[in-house]
Amino acid sequence: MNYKLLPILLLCACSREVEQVSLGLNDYYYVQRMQKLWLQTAVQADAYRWVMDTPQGDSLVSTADRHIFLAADEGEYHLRLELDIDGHTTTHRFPVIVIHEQVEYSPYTAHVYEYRPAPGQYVNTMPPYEPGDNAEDMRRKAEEDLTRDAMITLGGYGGYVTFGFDHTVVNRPDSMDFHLKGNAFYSDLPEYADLHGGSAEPGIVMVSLDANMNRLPDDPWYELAGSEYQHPHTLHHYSMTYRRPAPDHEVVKRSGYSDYNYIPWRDSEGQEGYMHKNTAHTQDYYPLWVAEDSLCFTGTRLPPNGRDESGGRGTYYVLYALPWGYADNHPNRYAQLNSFDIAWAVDDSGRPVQLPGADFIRVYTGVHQHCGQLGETSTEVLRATDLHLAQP
Ligand SMILES: [Ca+2]
Ligand SMILES: [Ca+2]
Ligand SMILES: [Ca+2]
Repeated sequence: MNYKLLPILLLCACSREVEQVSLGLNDYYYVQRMQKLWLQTAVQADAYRWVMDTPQGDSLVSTADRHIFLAADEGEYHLRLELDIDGHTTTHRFPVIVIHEQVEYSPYTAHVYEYRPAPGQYVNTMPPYEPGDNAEDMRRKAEEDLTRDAMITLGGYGGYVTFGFDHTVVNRPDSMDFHLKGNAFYSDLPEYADLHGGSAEPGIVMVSLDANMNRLPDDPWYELAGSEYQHPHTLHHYSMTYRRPAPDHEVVKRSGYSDYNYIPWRDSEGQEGYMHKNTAHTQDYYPLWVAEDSLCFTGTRLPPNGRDESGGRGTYYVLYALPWGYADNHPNRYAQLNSFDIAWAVDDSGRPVQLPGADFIRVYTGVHQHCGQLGETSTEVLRATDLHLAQP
């Protein structure tokens, strides 16, 4: 007797109870909208097909032994699991009834999971570090700021924040899914504003689904491939290491700078240099709650977007917005240019990834550049909005 077939035979011969035990699936499910439903069969099969009935016909949604169901809209959804076992196909049909949430969701950022800025001229002030604060204190401060729509800085290249909502952001087909606010602006001078020049400090956005359902951001991350993803000067798998300045390092003063050789950095391209301390911001730039004497960040590096428009004197920099797909890149009033589609997700090799939604969003400073008196470029973020929920 083929023991792989045993559960199926039991299913035919015995009660519905046996069917539930043997397949590991219920006859039907209730789930709140924008919440993941974990479906997994206990049966070993040669092939699995999870199929959704849609008005347009059957839609194959997964060929794994498990499937995460997620829907933005209330209603009844009809799924079936087809199992191929030794040349026979067994089908289990079940409805999923998606109901309204018991506690009304917020469309805005609800949690910050991690705040890890790179050094920068607003670090330790936005949010403010107070003596004795540890990483958890700073995470909580960043969370308080983002949930009340106040601004936090991510510092220089690579610095990031990881946040989420009180529900999963659904990747609605052919639709932007969430919106991010920053402090980008266009110049008052039309010759620059017409080219979207001003202060654009693009941050790269990543998404992650809580695939192991433990509510922690310990799952694979995917970059949302913005307009510059394929740019010849975009660097992938780049890394940058900053070192805490030695207390006894030689302080070199220059016009506008109180410490020119301030924070040493070195990158994976073999480049090295210093982040300068300017006279406008005199606090420590290295995150003071970090015990380690060096900070390493890895990711994609966008081409520099700042241009010296003072004829080489270094006194007037304009930072031009990239076309689309980055945080803190266009003024907030351009909603579409600050909106993001989870369908832009790509894996480490640049291959598109189909995610049903995102539980975790990460933004990191995507450029490494210094723009005269403006200092190093740093992405700033405020709160995020789920575009699939009505705003109060
Ligand atoms: Ca989408
Ligand atoms: Ca997880
Ligand atoms: Ca900014």
